[in-house]
Amino acid sequence: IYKWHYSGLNRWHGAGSTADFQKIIQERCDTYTQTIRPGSRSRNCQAIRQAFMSAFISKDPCKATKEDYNSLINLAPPTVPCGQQVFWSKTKELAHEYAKRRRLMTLEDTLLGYLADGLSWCGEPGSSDLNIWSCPDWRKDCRTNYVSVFWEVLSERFAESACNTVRVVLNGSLENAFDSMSIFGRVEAPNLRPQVELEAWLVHDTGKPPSDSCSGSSIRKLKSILDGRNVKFRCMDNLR
Ligand code: AVW
Repeated sequence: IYKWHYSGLNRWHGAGSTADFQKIIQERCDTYTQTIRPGSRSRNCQAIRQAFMSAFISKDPCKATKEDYNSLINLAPPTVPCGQQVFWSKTKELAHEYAKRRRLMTLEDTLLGYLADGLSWCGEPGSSDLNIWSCPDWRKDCRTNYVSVFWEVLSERFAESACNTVRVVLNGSLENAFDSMSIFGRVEAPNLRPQVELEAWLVHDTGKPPSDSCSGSSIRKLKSILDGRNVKFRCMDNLR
């Protein structure tokens, strides 16, 4: 029985749930609401932690749905003041630096984005614990795992709430700075509201010639997605 149980929990190809997941969520929530954004609406961190756990505990880790996260997201919708949003794709660290310097906000500056940033989590049917041994990998196991669906649904809500001018930091040192299969490409860009203006910042590694530019085919593809939604588009090359 031990051997069966062990191999069962170990069957996924991704890293297991982050150790002390619940404790980290609670602590990050307290820090965020008391220190990082004390002016924001008062939030009940215990209720948020509980809603997060109920979203996936005891469930098949490959059968996540957006609806599983409804109550959690309703407790803390990922909205930011008009004109302050920054999206990113393959530029996580850099985008966070840019946002900070210009007092703009990424998804990880909203409460739920901040809570889950860099963590891994999944449950197991018939158990009230997290699986700390392994969690489904997006490629090797299933796309509808709880971590991927979380970022997709949170990103969707984040993008839907955009207004005025928003920015995206893209990696011009890749062959395709815009990746239509990324969350930005699949979920965020197609969910921007009409009349929003998106400003793309193409950054590239210093010392290397840029591989993609505002006139390249990947950016043209982004522009065509936005044209179809009446979203205005501007692109800036050569940021370092
Ligand atoms: P990527 P995407 N912590 O670099 O456009 C851990 O190709 O796909 O960029 N994992 C995360 C986090 C996070 N904070 N955020 C996303 N992921 C996952 C949300 C997710 O599965 C932001 F608003 C994603 O596919 C950005 O505008 C992958 O890590 C946009 O989504 C990063 O892949 C970045 O996603």
